Amino acid sequence: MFGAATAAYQIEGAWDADGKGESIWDRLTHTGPKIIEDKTNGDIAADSYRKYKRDVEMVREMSLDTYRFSISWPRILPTGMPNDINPAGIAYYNNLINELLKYNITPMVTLYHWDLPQKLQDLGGFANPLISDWFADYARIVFQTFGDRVKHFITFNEPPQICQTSDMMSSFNTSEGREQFVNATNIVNYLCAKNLLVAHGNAYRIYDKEFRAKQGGQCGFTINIDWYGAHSNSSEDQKAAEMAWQGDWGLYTEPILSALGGFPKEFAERVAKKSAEQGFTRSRLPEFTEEEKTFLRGSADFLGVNHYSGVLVSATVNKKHNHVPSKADDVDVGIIIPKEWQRSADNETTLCPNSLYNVLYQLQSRYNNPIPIYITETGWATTEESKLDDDDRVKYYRAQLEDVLDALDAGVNLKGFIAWSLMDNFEWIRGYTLRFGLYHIDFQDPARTRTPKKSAFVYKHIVNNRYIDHTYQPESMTMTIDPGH
Ligand code: GBH
Repeated sequence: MFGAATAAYQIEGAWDADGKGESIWDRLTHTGPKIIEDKTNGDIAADSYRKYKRDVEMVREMSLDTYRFSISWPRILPTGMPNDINPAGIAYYNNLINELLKYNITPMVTLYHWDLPQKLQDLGGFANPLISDWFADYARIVFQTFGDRVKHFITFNEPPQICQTSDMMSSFNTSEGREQFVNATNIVNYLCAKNLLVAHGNAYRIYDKEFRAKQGGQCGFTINIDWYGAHSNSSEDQKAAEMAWQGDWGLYTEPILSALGGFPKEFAERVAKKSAEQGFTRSRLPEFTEEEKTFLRGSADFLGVNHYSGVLVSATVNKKHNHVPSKADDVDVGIIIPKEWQRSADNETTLCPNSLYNVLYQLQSRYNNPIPIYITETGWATTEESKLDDDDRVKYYRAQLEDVLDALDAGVNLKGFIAWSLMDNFEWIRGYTLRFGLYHIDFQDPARTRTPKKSAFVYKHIVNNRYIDHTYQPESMTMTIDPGH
């Protein structure tokens, strides 16, 4: 399956239309605009709340099989709670789903792509263990309402980014500042990880017990998995790379995919030891009961991988002086990004050779050719300057797809490739300064006209021909819909 992805807050706009509740991103951008690079917000964004038919048309223009989008929790449950359902919100997603199905496009639905109802944040958000019940209630309504037509559900997009207080897109980055969550004990990261995993498990078990037999779909989760390569062959650097992934995405893959269950073993031992030395009576990384381990083990029908880049990891080079205690201090490694790796416009993400292949191969080996994998996002940032001539994005996608072919040759159980993003959108704390779209949007234009970039034509050519032609150039920049789409 080939597709393209978006997320509700980044494209929909209509932030308070027709009964929608406030999300943490509405609150953050409205009360702390200085946190956003260009002081913008998603109030209108790509206006997809009104232009969803054009969005579907773009998916058809590129001959794609699937469209991955997210549901805004406060659009359908304004307070976050199930006693108050917003019919206009339900209608919007019904219309979008029906429009996709009309053209045989498979909807892939993310339940949580970062826009938590503000009212739940007021109760502590992901720091409150009750989030697992609130999410379960929300998930049941989503399955009940849309599951007759949606067969691919993703519970969470990128748990590490939600929980990591060091990350500017984290749910703990409020306009009042992160300090209220990052107190001296610095345990919220790991507390959030456990709460979120239980929330995921609840949703998965609800799907399994109450809906699967009737609806016949699948429920998975999506993690950002970038490549952590060892800087050298030394056993110290190998160990450092191991700690880097265990302390990042491993916190979420191990409890669900490993035979042992629970948080990654070596990392958990390290945090327990450090916690004891630091005077805690129990590890800052919470433990799972045997019952919880069993509950989470195998709680996914597929694994969604968001992949952007990779880094090299060292036990000695580039080490920072980290706050103690903190997750960075627990992981305790140095990161090296070779100068020769091309940097994207975000000045952080690089074109790291074979990172996608390495990640897919690592997952396959670690988890013994696990459940099916979908690449649920991969993308390259440009600025407004390059407009439709996004040659670097073209180069990036060709490289990723070469890796996909290699991964398939190596026997990786890969089912789909989904590009980030269908169109330019509100790039979280970078506002509209970074562009990830296959389609360009002029955000000064009230009509939010969508125009295909070069990468859209190249992607379409690959999808239609099932072949990566590295010399292909579009003859004209006019898009049409091919027969059958
Ligand atoms: C994805 O995250 C998101 O799922 C998607 O919504 C987003 O639009 C896309 O990336 C492009 O960024 O210095 O605090 O700005 C990918 C993981 C983690 C990559 C945060 C960029 C920036 C850190 N992202 N990182 S910050």
